[in-house]
Amino acid sequence: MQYEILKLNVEERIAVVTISRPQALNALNTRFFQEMDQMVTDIHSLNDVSVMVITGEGKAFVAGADIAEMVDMNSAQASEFSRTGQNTFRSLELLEIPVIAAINGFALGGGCELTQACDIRIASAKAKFGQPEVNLGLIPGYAGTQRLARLVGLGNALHLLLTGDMINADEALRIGLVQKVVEPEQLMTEVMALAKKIASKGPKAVRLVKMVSRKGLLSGFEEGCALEAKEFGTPFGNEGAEGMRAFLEKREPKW
Ligand code: CO8
Repeated sequence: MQYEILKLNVEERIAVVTISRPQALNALNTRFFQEMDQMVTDIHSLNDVSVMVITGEGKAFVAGADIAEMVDMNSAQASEFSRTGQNTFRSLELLEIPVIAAINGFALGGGCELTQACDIRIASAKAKFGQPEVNLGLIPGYAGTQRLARLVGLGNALHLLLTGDMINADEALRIGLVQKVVEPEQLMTEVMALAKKIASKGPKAVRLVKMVSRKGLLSGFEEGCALEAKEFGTPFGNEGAEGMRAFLEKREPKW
């Protein structure tokens, strides 16, 4: 597939994907979901990529689902559009490498939901967040009713979902929606430094941490602990042995 909306730049084991439809504030249309599905497949097949970063071009990260595309949909078409988006965002969660959202501007509606499907969220001080669906007489359709409460608690989630209000980056940090707020011009420098730090760790361990944490959260504590104990054994005799030996020999590990 020839990408029209997404741009991919791979640098030092970091795949940076830029959503580039600034004339519509990067609003999510059918083409976006087709391209993102392909992008996840492409990145999955790049063995030397350790972290994926998603950002937006222009003044928005993503200003929501494409209202112009949705306006004439009937109920069944809208539900199908929702399922398509849910599947795409789920594939980001299931991607074995960590995904960082570098939130450069508006992250509204489906854009805010896209950040929620990422593993870590770093925001520019200019970023704005919200779930304005109720302003349009709609509800979120890309799992925002499910993921947001898991990230920020039900009270904070319903506050955003029921009012449709926009919040700034500091408020997003306060409620735990983002992990860090940085000056706009520092956003990509900070995100790349974070991505490189993660990429320098044991590659199998990084993948296992993401998988076990995410599965445990969805399945429950006991099941999660059982999975953790099982996977704790996985790096022994290979990557973990090298990491521990390197520590004892006071040298850098060779993954
Ligand atoms: N969809 C389509 N086009 C958009 C969208 C959008 N979500 N957001 C902005 N645009 C377009 C504008 O129409 C405008 O186009 P044009 O230049 O042709 O008039 C262009 O982008 C620039 O936007 P503005 O002129 O409005 O820029 P401002 O800086 O004045 O305002 C805002 C920026 C505040 C972000 C404003 O654009 C806005 O409020 N946008 C809509 C935000 C919104 O309501 N998002 C939620 C959409 S609903 C949703 O995401 C549901 C997700 C689940 C769907 C499930 C599947 C069914």
